[in-house]
Amino acid sequence: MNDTICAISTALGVGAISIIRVSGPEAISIVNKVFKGKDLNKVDSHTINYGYIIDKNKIIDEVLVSIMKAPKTYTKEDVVEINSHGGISSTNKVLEILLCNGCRLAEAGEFTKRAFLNGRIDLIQAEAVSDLISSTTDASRELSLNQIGGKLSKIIKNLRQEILEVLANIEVNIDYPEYEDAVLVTVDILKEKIKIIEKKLKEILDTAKDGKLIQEGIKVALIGRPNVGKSSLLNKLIEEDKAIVTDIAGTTRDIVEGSISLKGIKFRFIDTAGIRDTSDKVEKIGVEKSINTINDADLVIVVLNGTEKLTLEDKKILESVKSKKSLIFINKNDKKLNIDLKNTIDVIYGNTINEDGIDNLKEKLIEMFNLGSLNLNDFTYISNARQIALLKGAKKLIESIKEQIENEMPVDLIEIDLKRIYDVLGEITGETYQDELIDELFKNFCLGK
Ligand SMILES: Nc1nc2c(ncn2[C@@H]2O[C@H](COP(=O)(O)OP(=O)(O)OP(=O)(O)O)[C@@H](O)[C@H]2O)c(=O)[nH]1
Ligand SMILES: [Mg+2]
Repeated sequence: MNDTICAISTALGVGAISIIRVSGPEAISIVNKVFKGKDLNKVDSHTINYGYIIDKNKIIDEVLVSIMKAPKTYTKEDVVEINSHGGISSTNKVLEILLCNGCRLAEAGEFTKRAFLNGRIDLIQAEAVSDLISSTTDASRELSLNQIGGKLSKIIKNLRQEILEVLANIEVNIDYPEYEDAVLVTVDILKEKIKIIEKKLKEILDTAKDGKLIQEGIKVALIGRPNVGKSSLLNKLIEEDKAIVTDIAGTTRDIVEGSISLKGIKFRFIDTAGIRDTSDKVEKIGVEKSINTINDADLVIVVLNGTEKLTLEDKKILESVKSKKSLIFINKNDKKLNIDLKNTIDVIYGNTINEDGIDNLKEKLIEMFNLGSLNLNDFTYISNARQIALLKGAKKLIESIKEQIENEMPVDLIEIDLKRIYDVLGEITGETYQDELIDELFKNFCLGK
């Protein structure tokens, strides 16, 4: 990690300014070699310096160079940022000159990886940087920012500290039985501690699902028989004529997706092929896709044609979503209704001609996901599958400890699982980590970050 890396940090394209970022022990001296202006080796830290990037005395670009000396920088190393004029060829030329003068091209995510390895941020924060870059709604942006700020890290670190104290106490009991000042960790004390740890783990995990929804958006499947108006409903919800609408049953064959933001949360609506028995090969594949969509949706909206009595097919569809979070949209209420629905799940009436019921439907979605009470200022949610998996692992270990206590196992045996929980929580923040994992995680970053 002792070399000096560089990369273009802004999106490459035609723009007013591009930033080329350099980090490492020789960042300042390398840039100084190709800079015409003040001697950068002598300027103060955290200053912006005007001048030119030159290549063998030829001026390449007029630039502003930010000098940031370690350790108060993004990577905790010396960092130089060159603000050059945007444009692909001049930006690339500056990068090329740096590479010729001793820099190495950074790998994707390498700046953030260095920030992590140098101890400036932990893994939760690093992952949040990646999420922030790709966030598309206000809520997901705030969630990422909060995690970069270290809110979640703090909660997990406190929990680890608590476990560490118990572990240390047990160790003292074992190694220095004669040491009378130390509290003897009895099974009762351990039970009490485990209860507290379990409660805290549960609290963090309970927010996990919300965090995932915020970051990835809520997937809503529109399901129903052919011709009931699923595609029409999608178009109204996203206010765009995205899906094809005709009066021919079986119009939609493939999945069509569109999204909107409600209360800062992204809702991804998925229009599907109408479900029916069919001998048409293509339509059949579409119907299978529809059924699969039900499985991985966060919510299913079953669309029914209100002008017709409930058919056997409708009943089958309603049956198939029984175990899912779902609601019914009874469409075509601009005409005489004929439907005979005796159903307990939420029902909204409306139509896609004069858009009756569309706003009600949106309100209902906000209500179903408790978005009204979502406090954007107070995000400590876990949003990431890796973190959730580790937390679940820790919770399993708690179960195993409880069993051991039940079976009157000696405290020093129970200690082994408690130590594991400590390590697992450390993996979440990156305090205990494996090199391969770190490489894998940072690969998902964009270049220059
Ligand atoms: N009167 C009335 N007609 C509607 C309404 N919504 C849709 N339709 C008509 O119903 C027909 C089918 O609409 P689509 O939106 O294509 O229905 P679909 O459920 O996507 O159908 P498939 O893709 O075949 O599964 C079209 O002729 C629409 O104009 C409505 O609210 N009222
Ligand atoms: Mg359709």
